[in-house]
Amino acid sequence: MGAEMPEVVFDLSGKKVFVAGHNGMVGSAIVRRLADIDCELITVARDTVDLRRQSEVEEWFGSEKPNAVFLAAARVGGILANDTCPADFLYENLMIEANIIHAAFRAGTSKLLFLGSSCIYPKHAPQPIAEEALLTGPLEPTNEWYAVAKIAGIKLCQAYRKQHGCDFISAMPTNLYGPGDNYDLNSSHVVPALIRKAHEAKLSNARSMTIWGTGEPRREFLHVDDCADALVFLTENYSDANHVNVGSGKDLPIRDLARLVADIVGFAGTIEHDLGRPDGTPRKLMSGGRLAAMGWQPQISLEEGLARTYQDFLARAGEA
Ligand code: GFB
Repeated sequence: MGAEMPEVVFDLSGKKVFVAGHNGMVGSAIVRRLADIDCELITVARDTVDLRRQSEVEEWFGSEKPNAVFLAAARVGGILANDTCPADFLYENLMIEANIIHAAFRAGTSKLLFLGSSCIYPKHAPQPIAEEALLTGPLEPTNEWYAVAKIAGIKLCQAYRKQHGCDFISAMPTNLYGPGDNYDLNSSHVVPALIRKAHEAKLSNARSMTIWGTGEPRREFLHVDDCADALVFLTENYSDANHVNVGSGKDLPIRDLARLVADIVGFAGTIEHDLGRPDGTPRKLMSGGRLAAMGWQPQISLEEGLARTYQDFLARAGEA
């Protein structure tokens, strides 16, 4: 990136840095990335501070006073979990982000990065989706609850910047995958679901594995370690009210993703479809122009990232 790197606007070195959601896939990737930086990392266990409880969050921020916050704590899940638990996704995410953003303001936190999702954009947004597409049309119904909560998070950061001058920024990652993902088939995203399905089909010598929907929707995927790198980059180099897309710039149909995962796992059977399951949004390829113009780009190809993720799956299952 060298010569194109913007001037550092916030140096994480020497700072007290709170990663909210450090046990999650994204939070743990941020923790791994911060190990390269000479900062003081702080985290808090869920049974010590429930981030949905305002008084607990404010008390903890009041005593810890972090200089910087990565807001990666969230209730997350795949298309089915989003569709079946709308109250959980809306309520928990609103509470977590409102509590942390307000507490960070009160504690004098200098920099906060809020993590959203590409599902904030309208279902039929022009592709690739530029940041300006926000709030220009109706949302995808399967995840509108989560999307509304994440849009509220962007607006909270903008509001605290506008009213109080807080340097709070927002990043919108595309569909993420990588180590530490959730492999529960009812609540997971598509990549861990496909890894597990292909692995189990291989072990049982099945003739086929079944994926949800038509396989026609297209998705853009980014390895979570690339995402964490982008989030640290933005925290140090970006300060503006506008949110920033974080993606790989490439998408593919779910059908092709399923074949790719099956090949990486070593399952040679056919792929069947459960058409009783939802497809969700037809396509959500984001424009990465804003981040690319700052000099950041991803390093991990989908093939390499999926192979690494399968190794992590095997290691966690004790099969590596
Ligand atoms: O990853 P996924 O659950 O989330 O599903 P979304 C992506 C696509 O993969 C959908 C298909 O078209 C699914 O129908 N798919 C095929 C599968 N087989 C499977 C399977 O076995 N499991 C799963 N989960 N999907 C979520 C949103 O949307 O993505 C959230 O609900 C969030 O709000 C997140 O934005 C990143 O990309 O459809």
